[in-house]
Amino acid sequence: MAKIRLIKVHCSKRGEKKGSGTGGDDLYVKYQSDAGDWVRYPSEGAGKKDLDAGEEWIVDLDILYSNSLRIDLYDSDSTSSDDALGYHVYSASDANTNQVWDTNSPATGQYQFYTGPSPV
Ligand SMILES: [Ca+2]
Repeated sequence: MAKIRLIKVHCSKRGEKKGSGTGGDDLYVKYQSDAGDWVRYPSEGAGKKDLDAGEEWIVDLDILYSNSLRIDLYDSDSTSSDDALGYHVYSASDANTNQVWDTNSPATGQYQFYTGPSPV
């Protein structure tokens, strides 16, 4: 069993303007361990609101999985459906080292997942 920590999400290019009708980059993640059920974190709302370029959301979320883990990033929008901001898929050995992966967002913003071995 692998245990990885999603340490933080860094924003290198903002997707939505703060204070706009869609309320800026209001980030949350959904993850799927070993093709199981999707889990949203935080369970409702956003983990970090109005993220700007150069800012980050300290997540510190530990996730258990055996073979593969997919983490998707979303922007919460109150006036429309939420925007998908890309994802990354991790293998079991990826939980052993510190890694940085761009989510390859299909939207205008650009974001990176920072992960490492879970310290707990
Ligand atoms: Ca938003």
